[in-house]
This record gives sequence, C-alpha cells and structure tokens, in this order.
Amino acid sequence: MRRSKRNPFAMTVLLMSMSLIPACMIFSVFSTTPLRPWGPVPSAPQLAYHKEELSAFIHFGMNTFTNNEWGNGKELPSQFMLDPAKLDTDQWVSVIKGAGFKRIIFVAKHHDGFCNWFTDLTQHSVKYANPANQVDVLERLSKSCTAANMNMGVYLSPWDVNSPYYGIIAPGQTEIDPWPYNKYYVGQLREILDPANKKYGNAGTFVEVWMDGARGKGFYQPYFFDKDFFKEAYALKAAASTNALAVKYLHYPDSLAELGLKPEETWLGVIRAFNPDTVVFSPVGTELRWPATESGRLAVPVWLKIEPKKQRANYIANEETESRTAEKYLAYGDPNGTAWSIPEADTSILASGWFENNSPNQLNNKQVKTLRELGDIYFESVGRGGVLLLNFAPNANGVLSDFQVTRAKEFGEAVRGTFATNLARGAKVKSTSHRSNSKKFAPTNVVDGDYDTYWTLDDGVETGSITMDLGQDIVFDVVSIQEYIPLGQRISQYKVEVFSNGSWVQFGNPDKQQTIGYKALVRNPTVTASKVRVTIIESQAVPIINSIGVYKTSVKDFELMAEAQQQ
Ligand code: FUL
Repeated sequence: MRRSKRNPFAMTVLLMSMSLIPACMIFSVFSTTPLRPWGPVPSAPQLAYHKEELSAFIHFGMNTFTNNEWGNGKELPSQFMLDPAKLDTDQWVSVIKGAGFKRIIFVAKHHDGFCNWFTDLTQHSVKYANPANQVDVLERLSKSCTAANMNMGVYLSPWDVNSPYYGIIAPGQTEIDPWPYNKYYVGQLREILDPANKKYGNAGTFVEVWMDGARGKGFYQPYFFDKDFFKEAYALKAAASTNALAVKYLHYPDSLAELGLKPEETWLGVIRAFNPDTVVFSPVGTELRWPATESGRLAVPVWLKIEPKKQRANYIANEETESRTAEKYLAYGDPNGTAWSIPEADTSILASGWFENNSPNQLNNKQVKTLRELGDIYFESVGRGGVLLLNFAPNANGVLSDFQVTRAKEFGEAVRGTFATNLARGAKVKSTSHRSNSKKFAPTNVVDGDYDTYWTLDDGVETGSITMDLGQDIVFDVVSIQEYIPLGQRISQYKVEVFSNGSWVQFGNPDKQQTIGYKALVRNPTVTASKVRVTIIESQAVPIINSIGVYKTSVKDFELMAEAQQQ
C-alpha cells in the first residue's frame, strides 16, 4: 500500500503533543517550506538564454556591397556581387563558436528590404542577383550552423523601404490599408521559420526572432504584432485628439477594431505556432528587449522585468519607434514589472557601423573595437545581468576579415581564461544566518558549482551577509554573484568587501552595486585578500544567492584600471 504524504501541520501537532522537540525547532519545520517565486520568472528558453550569455549578430547583405549602413531600397539585385564559391559560412560559424558565442542571429532582411534567402515573395533578393552571384545565404549559413549545432536566430526588419506594400495609402483613401504589408511580413516569417521547409535554422529550428524597433521618419505602417498590441494601439489612438498620437500615420483604420485578427495573421501568432520556445526581440513587451543603447553596455540598475503594457504604450506614444521617453524605461527595466524581460546588449565588433561595407578590392580597411573596449562591454552586459549580442560583419568576399577573426579569438580566450578557475572553490563559507538552519539552504551552496542549490534566509529576513574565507591571501580582481532567478529577481542593493592587510575594505564601486539578477560581475583593480564578504542591503523579498565566484582576469586588457573604478 502507498504511504500517504506527511502533513507538516499534523506532524507538528503530534510532535508538540509528545513534547519531544523544542518549539523553535518545530517552527523551523515550517520555514523549510519551499520559497515561492517572487514576481515574474524566466521561461525555460529565457533561462537558457541567460546561461548562454554570449550571442552573435551577423550583418551581411546588400549594404556590404554598396557601402551603406541603411540602404534606400532602390538598390538592384545585380549589385549583390558575391562569389558563391568564396562565401564561407563554415568560417563564420567556427570563428564565432570558437570565441564562445552560443547563438547566431542572422540579418535575413535589413531595412533596405533585400532578402538574403530565396524568397518567392519579392524579386528584391539574392535569388535575383546576376546568375553567377545567386546563392541562398540563409540556407548556406543554416547548413553550417546545423553541422556545428549552433543555435540560430533571425533578424527580419519590420521597417522595409523597398516593399511596395509598406505604408501605402490606396487611391481615394485617406488612411493606410495595413493588410498587404502585414501579409507580406507574415509570408516572410513563414518562408523562414516553417520547419517543414527543412531549409533554414539549426536543424530546422530558430531559437530567436529579432524585430528591430527602428523606423525612419515618414514611413507609415501599422504592424500586426499581436492582438494585445493592436487593441492597445487602437484604444490609445482613439482616445488621443490633438496630441502626437493624432498624426495621420498613426490612425489605424477604424474597421480594424472589428477585424478580430486571427492568430495566424499576427506576427507573434505565426512564430509561436511554429515553435512556442522561440524568443522574440520586439518593441512590444516580448521576451527580449532593447536596452536603449547600442553601446553594448547596460545601465545601473537593470531589472530583468518589464510591464508589457507600459512598453507598448511608450512605443505607441513615440510614433512607433523605440526612442525618447521610452529609453529610460527600457534601459532600467521595471522593478515592479509583471513579465520577465532580458535586455540584449547589442553592439558591433566594428569600431563603428554594423556592416563591413567594403567593396571586394578594399578589404580590411575598417577598425574593430579594442580588446579593452570589448572587455568593458562584456563586464557591463553579461556582468550586469543581461546578454551580450555582439555583431560580426563578413566582407564582400563572404568571409570574416582577419582583423575581426583575430579580435574575436582574443576576446574568447580572455573570457575563458578569466573564468577558468573559481578561486573561491573550497573556501570556508559562513553567513549571518540561513533559512531554517537547514543544510539545504546553507551558505556553502554558493561555491558548490551547482546552479540549483542556493543560500537563502528565513521568511521576512531580507538582509544578511555571506563571508568566504579563502584560507590564504589570494590575488584577484573580479567577484561574481548570481541571484537564483528561477525564483524571480529580488535584490536591489548589495555591497562587496574584501579582507586585505588586516582590515575590511570595499571592493568595486558601491554606487554600482544595485541589482544582481542573472549575474553581477564586480570589478576592482587587482587586490590581495584572504576573505570576501557579500552583504545584501536591500531586497524586494528574501534574497537567494546560488553562486559567488572569485576570479583573476587573464589578460591586462580585461583588468579594471584604477582610475576607471568610479566610472
Ligand atoms: C538598428 C538598425 O538600424 C541597425 O542598422 C542595426 O541593424 C541594429 C542592430 O539595429 O536598429
């Protein structure tokens, strides 16, 4: 016969009545109850993305041949002069993978509308290049990614300056017919994402879709992201009279309110139907957000939560581009947000621009960011709880130029080298207290290398500290701290101190020690110290820390300069 589960209340009454156990210990039976999640928590694909940490963009296409950052859509497919025999997508993948990046987000269509795949929906595509230059770049890359088991994402620019459907006002009408372009965009999503095509993605799968929020002035086109967005946009615009919302292009035709979009007609509906695990970068409150900068550096603090309605309202109020007043909100996130939101810190390995923009006879004339810059970017993106999305730009020969390859390698080695050895492994760890005095929540969990074990405190206790005795003087310059985000983001202020030369001194810039989230990488000019203490000063709920690490950067360019500490 199956034994019934123990009921803690019945057990307590029983034990009390037997008077075998003191009351304080009986109370602890209750506090070992599992912690409840606090606020929103990451979905499984979001958590997987946090753990990947590094993601790569590839910008390649018409602009690579026309020396543009933003094309005007009037380019001719014959200007795409790629030699398919030289195109080496295996090289792209091996360089990017070798440098530690876990997914590649390929720009299938930039704002110029030129399609890097064999589409049937427009002639503005690699399919209509001169015969000697015709190659399905997305298919080639998909094969290389599949061979290397590299995750894939796709950037499909909503703003399309080539499409004749975009923002069209039909003759005799005063407002835009929003349908033709939305059908076109949905058709493009289907061509790329439908696993039945067996052509694109890592073994037919995409982990991410990137819907860039940029849109030039004067381009009129309502986007059918999903019903919620649509309803909110409609209501906000209907309520607006003389303010910015009332400008002509923001008028959605009245009839749309009654249209009742079918899920297969909305952009998110199509994506989810193919694969509910695909995460979406968009301006309308999906899993991934733009952190209001293209520097690759996140703000302080960074909340990994957002209120989707607010994000959508900001976007709508800003004439449906992600700019101006929306920026602060996107940069910091929302401490009271109801949806998990990962800020993707996007930037380019190039010193400026996203495309290499070289004609075939002018290779290697662009600059890349220095290793020091990339190091700072890494610490201010991954090290502030987000993911780093670093762009690579193959040249007009269809390969990554040496200067990008070399820098990528240096960067990968520096990250690997820095985090190869956790100098806190084996440290003696103590804390001010831990939940119900139970081993399950003991401070030693933060150095056991297991992501799912953690140190936490009793209900109602929101401050406390954890001290790691390294056993001897150790030389280091990075302390990493991870909050156990599967139970939500909680901590809003902390401090790190080290025991050096007989006294406790601050480590890192205390002004920057606010949110932790997935990971905080705290930097300081190199110290010699025998103990590290992390104190949680303020938290929205009982803090939960699953990992603390101590590291020494492996290259000079990753070290924090003394004068940079207060920045
Ligand atoms: C921006 C675009 O305008 C840039 O060209 C680039 O694609 C970047 C990643 O997003 O909004």
